[in-house]
Amino acid sequence: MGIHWYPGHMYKATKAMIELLPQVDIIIELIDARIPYSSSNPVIAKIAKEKACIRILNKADLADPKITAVWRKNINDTKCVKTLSCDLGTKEQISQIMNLCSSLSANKIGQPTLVLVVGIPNVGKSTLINALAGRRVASTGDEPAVTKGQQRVNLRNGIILIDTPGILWGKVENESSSFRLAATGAIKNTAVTYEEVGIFAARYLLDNYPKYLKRRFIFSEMPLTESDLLDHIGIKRGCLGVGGRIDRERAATIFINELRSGAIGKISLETPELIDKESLHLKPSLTKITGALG
Ligand SMILES: Nc1nc2c(ncn2[C@@H]2O[C@H](COP(=O)(O)OP(=O)(O)O)[C@@H](O)[C@H]2O)c(=O)[nH]1
Ligand SMILES: [Mg+2]
Repeated sequence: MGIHWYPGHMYKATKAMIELLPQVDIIIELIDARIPYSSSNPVIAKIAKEKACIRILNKADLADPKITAVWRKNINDTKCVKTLSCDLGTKEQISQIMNLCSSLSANKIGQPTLVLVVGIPNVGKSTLINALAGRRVASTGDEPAVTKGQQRVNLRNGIILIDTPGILWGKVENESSSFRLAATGAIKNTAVTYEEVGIFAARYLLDNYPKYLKRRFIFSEMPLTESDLLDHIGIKRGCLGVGGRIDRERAATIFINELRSGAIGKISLETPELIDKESLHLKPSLTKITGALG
């Protein structure tokens, strides 16, 4: 069973976004560089088809740079104007995005260009808007559902940005995707069991980033199983409950928070190859890869 989080406000936000669409000129979709497939919303892929779309691999500073490079090559969507890697908006990145918006809106004389900024919860939409505006106009926070409604930000250069609440979609077809969304912080804490997410992430890191685990948690002997890893972290971080038993939920919470913050290292949780393999187990018509990533 994967993790499902699609509260009423997300359904409403999706509806509001679709209603606004006829007025929108450009869509900026932020996806998470650590999980480019799992963070691409198939609903957005569908509705963005007729619009100029700038896709940004955000939080690239937290992702494995080698894997991000592979993803950038792999994201080959002809409708998408450009795929950029971005982290908290360096000056060059921000002016690149601004120039793209200006060139895409060049033929709109006398009317402002509406740029809709969309993406999953907590991916960095409001942070990007603040960087583009050059001041703090949108509230940000390291948890999902900080932005509650659409907010317009007039850049006074002919461009109006629209910040939107983060949205997920009704059914995340790939179960592993839902764990990856939870591990990276797109799903509200109250909707997940850290132990379950921790077990998922532990397996992936044991298989793909054992050296990072060793460096961070200093093992004399490498744990072989996911539970062993969480228990080891529990002992190292003093997560002991009644009778000296390891509190796995607390250990997993620490592990996931360290993973999210980048303290364990620059880690990506999926590769195009892995997604291709996983997609074989989904019905072809339901796989997102065709719609969202070209
Ligand atoms: N490391 C890192 N953190 C980021 C980046 N962009 C945003 N954040 C952080 O991610 C959290 C969520 O950002 P926010 O803009 O509120 O996300 P939103 O829910 O999509 O609007 C905040 O703590 C930001 O500081 C980035 O590129 N790199
Ligand atoms: Mg926001």
